[in-house]
Amino acid sequence: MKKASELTHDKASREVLENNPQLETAWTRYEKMLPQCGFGEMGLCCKNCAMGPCRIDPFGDGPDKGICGATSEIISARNLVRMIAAGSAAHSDHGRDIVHTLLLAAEGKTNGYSIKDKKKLLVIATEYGIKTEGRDTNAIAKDVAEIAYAEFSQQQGELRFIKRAPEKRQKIWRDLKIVPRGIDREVVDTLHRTHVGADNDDLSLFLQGLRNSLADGWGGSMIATELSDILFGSPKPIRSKVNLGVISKDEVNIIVHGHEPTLSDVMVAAVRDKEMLEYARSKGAKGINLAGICCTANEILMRHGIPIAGNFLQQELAIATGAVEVMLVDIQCVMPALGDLCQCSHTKLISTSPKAKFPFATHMEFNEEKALDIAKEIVKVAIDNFPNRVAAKVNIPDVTMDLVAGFTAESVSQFLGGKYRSTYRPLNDAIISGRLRGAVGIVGCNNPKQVHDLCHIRLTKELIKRDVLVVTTGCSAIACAKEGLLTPEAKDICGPGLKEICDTVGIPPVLHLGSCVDISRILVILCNVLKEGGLGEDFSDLPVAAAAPEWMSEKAVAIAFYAVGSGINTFLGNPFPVIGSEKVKKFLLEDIENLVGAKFVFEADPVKTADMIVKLLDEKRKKLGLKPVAEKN
Ligand code: SF4
Ligand code: MSK
Repeated sequence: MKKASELTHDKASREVLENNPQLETAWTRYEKMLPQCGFGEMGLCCKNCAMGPCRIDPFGDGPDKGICGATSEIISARNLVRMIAAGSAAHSDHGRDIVHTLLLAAEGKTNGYSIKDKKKLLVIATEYGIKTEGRDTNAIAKDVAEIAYAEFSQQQGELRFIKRAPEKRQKIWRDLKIVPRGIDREVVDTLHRTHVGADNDDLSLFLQGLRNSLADGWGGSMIATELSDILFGSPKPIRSKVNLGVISKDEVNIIVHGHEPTLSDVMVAAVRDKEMLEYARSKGAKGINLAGICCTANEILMRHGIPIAGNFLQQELAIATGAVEVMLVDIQCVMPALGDLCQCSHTKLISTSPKAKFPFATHMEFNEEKALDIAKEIVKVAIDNFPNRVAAKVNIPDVTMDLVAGFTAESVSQFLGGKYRSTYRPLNDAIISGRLRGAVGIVGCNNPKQVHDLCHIRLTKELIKRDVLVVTTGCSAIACAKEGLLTPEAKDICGPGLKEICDTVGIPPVLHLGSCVDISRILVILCNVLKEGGLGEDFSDLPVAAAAPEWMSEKAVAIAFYAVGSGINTFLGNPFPVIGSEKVKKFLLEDIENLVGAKFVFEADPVKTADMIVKLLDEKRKKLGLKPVAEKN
């Protein structure tokens, strides 16, 4: 087994791994899995029907077709677009739950939620064509929720938020016939056409894959973000702390892990409840400490300043500190291994979603109508578990980092637009003048195939050094936070142009925009930049790019596809599992650009990735007639 320092860049994670050499983790299981299946890695196996499983021999000695006759390109394309369908379904179902909660709040059927951002409610209502004048807030919210609900089941036409995109992009989508009709419809279409004997043309499969991914980015994810802001309040820049050191020695620790803010947001209220605090003290605890893992952590960090304990690969390590009373999970990115791990510790694993149950977990089903009551019950379970903590087994790394999080499409313009008027003009001018070379969204997960966090951090540092503004979400944002890149002080490692902007405005050079569904905020920011003028007419004109250096989830595949489908070149640290088909590989790395104006790049080395991104941004600048950016060194 490799040394901790070879597995993770993160100091706190190294410490936990070194303190617990027998601990089974994703890293130890990964090592046991080696060598991983080459057919799977290359996208050359299929089990879409019971004539199979089939696999294609990449060396030409064995079968070159499945039993039905499917070739390597059909099999790998089919597998990949199925990943898009699953990823879009996950993001969009999260969006649907937010719509459901908004509807309940508007109807007064829940004790945990109310409309927190009325201004945003009015903006979205107006965009949806809902009459707002002289109407009650809840009545407007009910109409917004019902229209948003209908976006999921719509059978024909176009999703509403598609109209936010620049005209030129909408035309590309319409010409290719990839404008999403309804969110669920596109997932079903993808699953249908990947059934045995349906769509057996790789280009046709990928066009549907793009359409499905757009239904996520411009549909389910965008709805999730916009309606979460209405319901839980739009984030504002906020200070907090990150890393395993936020787990408290003398308080009851509850870690929320997963994705939906419906659960985590109401937990914030429950742990601040006076009765609960008194009860905790009666059990010998100094208080109740709430912290988060993965995207639900980003949600409550941005809105309440709740600290983050870690990202995806730290979920097991948090439990291994011996100080977590409850690991509370909802949906997505929760390892089933947590159940086993909790068997050897006092930590109680509590699952809450009817869609996501886990071995050895106590299931306390969450119900939006009784949200606060259930949240308090969960807090009580955690408090009751506090006396079971074994002091000798507690070992919390004393590692934390300060951060500033909670930027949005709205706050970026407020910050950069100056005191009196929110506008994107100064941001556009900074790019036009060359103080900023461009902007890159770095997002996505951790993956034990790479050194934990290292690719996120190296890529980010390389880019800000070269005057590239970085916006970040998800586990990438957490990686950057742990490295101190979300503090204004990080300006000291930036290029002179970016440093000047950070100095003037007081922002970090890396802006935390939230959870994975909040990547839709990046799309909105880019729409606003284009509307402000001077940087072209389409996303593909802008000096911008996207990167997911350590991606692992199917959601990341959906995101990567809607980024490229929107005209944004996307750099992936791990290749898609399609490399067994030269034709599919060539399509994704080259030919797709002729259709949508952007392509994928597979590159594992973050420094090489940064070089390629800088070259791309400079080419985009040149095409726009902007002056070149002078290198510092
Ligand atoms: Fe094999 Fe074709 Fe069935 Fe896939 S769909 S398992 S390639 S027979
Ligand atoms: S949580 S999808 S590991 S970013 Fe959004 Fe992190 Fe990836 Fe899950």
